[in-house]
Amino acid sequence: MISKILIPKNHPRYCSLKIREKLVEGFEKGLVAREGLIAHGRGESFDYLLGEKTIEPALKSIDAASALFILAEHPVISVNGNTAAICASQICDLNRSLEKSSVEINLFYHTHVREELISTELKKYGLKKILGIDPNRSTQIPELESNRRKVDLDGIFVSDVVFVPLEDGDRTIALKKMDKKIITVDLNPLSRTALASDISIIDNIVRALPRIIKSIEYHKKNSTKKELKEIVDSFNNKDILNESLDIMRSNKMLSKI
Ligand code: PTJ
Repeated sequence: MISKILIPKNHPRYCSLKIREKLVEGFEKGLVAREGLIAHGRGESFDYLLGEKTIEPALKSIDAASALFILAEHPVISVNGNTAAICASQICDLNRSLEKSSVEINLFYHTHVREELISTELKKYGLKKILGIDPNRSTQIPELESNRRKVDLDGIFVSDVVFVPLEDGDRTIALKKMDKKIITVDLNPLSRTALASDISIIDNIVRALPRIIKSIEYHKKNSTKKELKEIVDSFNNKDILNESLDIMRSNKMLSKI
């Protein structure tokens, strides 16, 4: 059992420590794979370099991602253990704001028990229909060896846009070969997922999701289909990755000492 300590709100790294706590709780409950704790540590180190805040290039990606989400005919939100543990409620909010979307559980370290636990966690936040768990509706992504090849016939398999936060690179590359448009959130601008995606949001998923939802709500009210298309067409993911790396390189922390 984990021993919970009181983290004072004025601790300079309060938010980061609270996310860690959620992840460890998720691990204790069986939602998160052991390896998920390591993956989170990897993300944290990049967040440090960003100053643990949402940077300008991420805001541009969020704008393009929300435009693409609205234009999509069949968007799918892919959920893994880490995402479920730290932001199940925002995932359900995103699904609600998109209307046409569905949520699919897709695990790298697949077990039926984890699938069930993640499904129960998502249902707590009002999600009724969850894809990726019915073996009768399951098929496989061609050319992919890992457990992530298993996809839902009514979900990722027929999707046009897939949201794959905190993902491993192989599946993103395989989904690209299937002509899907990929949106990711990944703190590492050099990860294969960030490099292979159409739109990479270089930010912590906890900060990015509320902004994505806000941006979707804004565009739904204020932008025409033509304007949304223009936002997507003028977006250049390579530029975003370069700009994010530049910001990390010029981190001002040392000058404060
Ligand atoms: O739940 P499962 O079985 O599907 O397994 C999930 C993990 C995350 C363990 C699996 O997908 C994995 O091993 O992922 P990787 O290859 O380590 O990639 C995770 C990526 O997410 C890394 O590039 C991290 O930098 C990034 N990351 C971690 N935490 C966050 C993050 N990006 C944004 N926000 C975070 N909080």
